[in-house]
Amino acid sequence: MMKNRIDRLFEYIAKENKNVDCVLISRATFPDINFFYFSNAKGGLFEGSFLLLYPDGGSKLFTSTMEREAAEKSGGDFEVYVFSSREERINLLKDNIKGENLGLSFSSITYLEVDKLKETFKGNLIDITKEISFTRAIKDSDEINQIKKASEITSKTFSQIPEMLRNGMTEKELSLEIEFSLRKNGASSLSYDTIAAFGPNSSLPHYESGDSKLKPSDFVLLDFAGKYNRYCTDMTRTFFFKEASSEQKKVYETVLEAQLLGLDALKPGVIARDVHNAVSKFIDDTEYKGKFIHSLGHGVGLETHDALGLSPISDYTIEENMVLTIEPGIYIPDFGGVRIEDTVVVRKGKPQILTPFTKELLII
Ligand SMILES: [Mn+2]
Repeated sequence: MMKNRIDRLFEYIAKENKNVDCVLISRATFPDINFFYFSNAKGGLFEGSFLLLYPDGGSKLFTSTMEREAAEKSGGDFEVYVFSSREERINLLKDNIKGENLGLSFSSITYLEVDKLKETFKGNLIDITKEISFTRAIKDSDEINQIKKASEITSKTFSQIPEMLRNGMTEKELSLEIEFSLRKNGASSLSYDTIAAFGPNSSLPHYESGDSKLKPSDFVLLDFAGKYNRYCTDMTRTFFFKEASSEQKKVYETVLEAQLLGLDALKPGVIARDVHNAVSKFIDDTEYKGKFIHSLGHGVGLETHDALGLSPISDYTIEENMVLTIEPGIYIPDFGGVRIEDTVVVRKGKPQILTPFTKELLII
């Protein structure tokens, strides 16, 4: 049984030799997703709410009268305190912050809120952004199950793409059909805006679907994903419409080989940047040198780009139960691009692929 999230957070804080008596996670002025991570509250928006986490593993959730019912029904493991005015909120904060050293996620709290907090709390504010990232990077089974569900819904929609493609349809039309299908297949919402890139548009990694019309021999690069509950997944496949030239096939096969190599390199104990570098070197040793222009992957969880990256500057060690993407691509301006992306869980041997739809070259 994995230790709970709060215990793991305080272990990382201790490992970094930081002195923190209590942690505040706020939902006041900014939608800090850490609030949902540490409360594990399933429903509710919890605007204006906050959490206090303690070194003994305990937690308290402070919320308004409006969210009382949602808090009590959310199944989270915390004591619920309700305030009905700004004054009550401040007093609860004062009474329940322990000690002189308060941990905050500096990367997800606004300046305005910190300013207000300083009126109430006179002690030290300690940044624990990194420790929260490390905690969130390793997923428990409840999280993996939800990411898996999101991935299955998304894979199912990828399997329906051949029925959706029509000569002359626009990228926006295809995006709409994809999003309809994701919802029909059980997605609670979208992990991110759908990327449907036809032909030469596929050479832009973060292309926004537009009015280009589908025609034979187009690359069809599709990067989309549904959410399940609050959990995201991330997946990309590149298809060819009606026909593919030998050059297009060569790009595809190179990316596929790079992706499989990345999956093989991802195992517990390796330094994250080495996984990126292995794939990047492989592509740079082909005729497509310099055409892989982004990082190999990133964590996935409550956010699509969750916790840790997987890039040339990632110096952390890969550990079991991290959920990451492996998504190499080759991008050739005015010609097109191919990206193949899976979301996977790091396991002792090979990673477990959560996005099972085929990676064979498909001409549809
Ligand atoms: Mn991605």
